Amino acid sequence: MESRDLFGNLISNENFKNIKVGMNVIPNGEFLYYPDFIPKLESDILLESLKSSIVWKQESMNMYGKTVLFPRLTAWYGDNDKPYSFSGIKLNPNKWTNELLGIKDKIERITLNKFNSVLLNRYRNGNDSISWHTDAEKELGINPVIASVNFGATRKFHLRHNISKEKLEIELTHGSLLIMQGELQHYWQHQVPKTSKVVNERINLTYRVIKF
Ligand SMILES: [Mn+2]
Repeated sequence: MESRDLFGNLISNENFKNIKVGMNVIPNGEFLYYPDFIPKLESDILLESLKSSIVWKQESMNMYGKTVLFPRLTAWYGDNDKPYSFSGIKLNPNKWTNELLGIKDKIERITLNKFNSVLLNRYRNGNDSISWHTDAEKELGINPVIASVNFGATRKFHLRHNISKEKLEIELTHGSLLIMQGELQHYWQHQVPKTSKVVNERINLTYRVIKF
């Protein structure tokens, strides 16, 4: 079976392991995947400028009376001044940058959604990760649409169904876009596991709609 990207170019299937370019309907959810959403040269430039222009922080959480640093850097940008709570911490949004607005605009050209905020995660090497979770914070409402854009090192992205435990693996490549929607956040968890391979930095941007 052949797959084509947004521009009609043929894409090799071997990296995608049954993941199709475009819409993928799975039990209790759906996602769209576009591996070549942003061309390489533009992605190279965005990766470098996001490294320097974003106010990155290593947040921490309290676990059994100990302060534990998150194994990644984060940042939160958006329209309004409401803090956003997740994993027991509160993030205050920074004001949009032109780059973040430019990427948002590109996403909005292919989806009917308008996003009002973005959570950024920076995985400095293979030891940085995010463990199983959902993007189902109450501020996102029911059946949230999450648009995830990736720059830098390719990392594996896992989805796992809460009941059947079915697992899917997607390689999130430089310049790729993954849109998660439908019931997916209510039935599937996701993670970016650590890897012992030497990998360079990866920056992931997840655009969201904060409802209240
Ligand atoms: Mn997530």
